Amino acid sequence: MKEKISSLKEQFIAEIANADSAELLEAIRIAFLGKKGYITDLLKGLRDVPNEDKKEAGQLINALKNEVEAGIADKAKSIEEEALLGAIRSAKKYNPTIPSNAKSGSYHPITLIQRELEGIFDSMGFTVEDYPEIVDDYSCFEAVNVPKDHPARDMQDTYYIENGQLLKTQTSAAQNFIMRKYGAPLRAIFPGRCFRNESTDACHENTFFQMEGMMIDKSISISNLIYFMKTMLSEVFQRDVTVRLRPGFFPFTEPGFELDINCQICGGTGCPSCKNSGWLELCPCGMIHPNVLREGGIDPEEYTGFAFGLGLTRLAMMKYGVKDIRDFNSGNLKALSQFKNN
Ligand code: FA5
Repeated sequence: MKEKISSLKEQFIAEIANADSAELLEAIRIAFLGKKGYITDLLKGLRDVPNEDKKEAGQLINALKNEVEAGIADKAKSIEEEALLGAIRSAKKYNPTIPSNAKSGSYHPITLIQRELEGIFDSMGFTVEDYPEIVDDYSCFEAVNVPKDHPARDMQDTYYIENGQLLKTQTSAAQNFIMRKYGAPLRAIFPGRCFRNESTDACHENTFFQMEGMMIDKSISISNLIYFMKTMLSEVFQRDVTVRLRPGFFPFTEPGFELDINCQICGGTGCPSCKNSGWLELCPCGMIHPNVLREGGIDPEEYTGFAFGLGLTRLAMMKYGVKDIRDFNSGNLKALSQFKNN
């Protein structure tokens, strides 16, 4: 019995090493763990083992079974990851060297992705709102629970203009206006250009686009938020993308989350586009803080809601395989014109 078990173990190790598809893996699973599989056979064979050896043989069979189950689960995960990587590698990638057809015009990739998202949210009952780029301190900060001396203001280096107004640092600046305009219930998205006085790199620009979203109604919960985020991402990518949700702090949410996307440039192994972390902060979100609802004229005892602030320019990077965010503002028509067919 012992030899049989150890030779089955060797056979499993050899077969699993060569399994490179979900179909092959399933065949191995059935051969080893199925009703008529090797391990069931071993268990049946226990009745012929002498009583004094039964306990040890039983333990060895169980250990083999656990090993086979764990080996199959590990392999299934790596096959799935490999398939995801394959999809990322074969997705149409932006190529800055393709010669352009300068005769015909084309939309900027941000316009393309913005319109696509507007279509997705429109089909889910959201209205599309607009808001100025020059705003006052109240709408950008105070109305969303960021008072004058609040340390959260340090998170965003603001461009102030001489009359005391400022260049919108976040699309959250429109939250209060939209709540006051529609009251509750409401579903709205509001894309817009944001400005922050920060140094640039492959994933940071000082001028970039966000798309804010808000849904307010009776009994809106985190599960509604997760549903809308998932639907949005699967519609945009038309394939599975790996995301992670982790706690995040924003004065205007309670609780707040950071939603990161697995870097679609390197597949998560690390590259300059994701600052070598394999992840890119994409869409912070959370349940709207009661103070923000109250300031927008909505009773937080009666209504709850979620809000998100999608990094639209980063989403375009991930969708189109653009390695450097600065390319979007480059004005390089040769490079940008290739997006018209996306
Ligand atoms: C905000 O701006 C919040 N207003 C978002 C929010 C809205 C949270 C509603 C909760 C509820 P943050 O500063 O992290 O958060 O920016 C949001 C997203 O914008 C980031 O995840 C990122 O995708 C994008 N972003 C931020 N800064 C830059 C930058 N310098 N360059 C490019 N994209 C940026």
